[in-house]
Amino acid sequence: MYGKSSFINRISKKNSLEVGNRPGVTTKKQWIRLSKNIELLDTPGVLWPKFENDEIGLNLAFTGAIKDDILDIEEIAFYLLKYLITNELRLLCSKYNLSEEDVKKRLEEQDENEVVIEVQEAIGRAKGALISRTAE
Ligand SMILES: Nc1nc2c(ncn2[C@@H]2O[C@H](COP(=O)(O)OP(=O)(O)OP(=O)(O)O)[C@@H](O)[C@H]2O)c(=O)[nH]1
Ligand SMILES: [Mg+2]
Repeated sequence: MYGKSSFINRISKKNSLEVGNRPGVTTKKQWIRLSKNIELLDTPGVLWPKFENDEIGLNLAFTGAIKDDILDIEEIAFYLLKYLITNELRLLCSKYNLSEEDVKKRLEEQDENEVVIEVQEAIGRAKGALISRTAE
């Protein structure tokens, strides 16, 4: 959940709390006085130390709720794309200008994971984000 610190900044009309477009910006608890009788406590976002299953962790990672440096970004991207292919194929194809028919046909003929990689490559190509591996 985001916006705890932003919310307190706004209603206190002070900008005393640090906010940021990434998880884990607030690191310690801090009381902010709104009026003589009201104080609000800003706290770091709290997540369970351990997730019951990988799916919960992945879903949180997709939304940016988990710090990047403890994640394998390539793995997250792969599972997000797999989720989108399964659940939001039309939107995915229209965003990246891919042929929905073509992806569906591939899904019938090939292994699903293979199709995910192919779609990932097609998106990379469409965005001009593929680089040559020959330098490695
Ligand atoms: N669109 C939108 N963005 C918001 C809103 N409130 C906060 N944000 C943005 O969300 C991001 C996170 O906001 P924070 O206030 O730092 O969130 P937080 O809950 O304090 O997060 P942590 O301290 O890291 O646990 C910032 O980039 C804010 O600008 C809102 O109401 N709408
Ligand atoms: Mg905060």
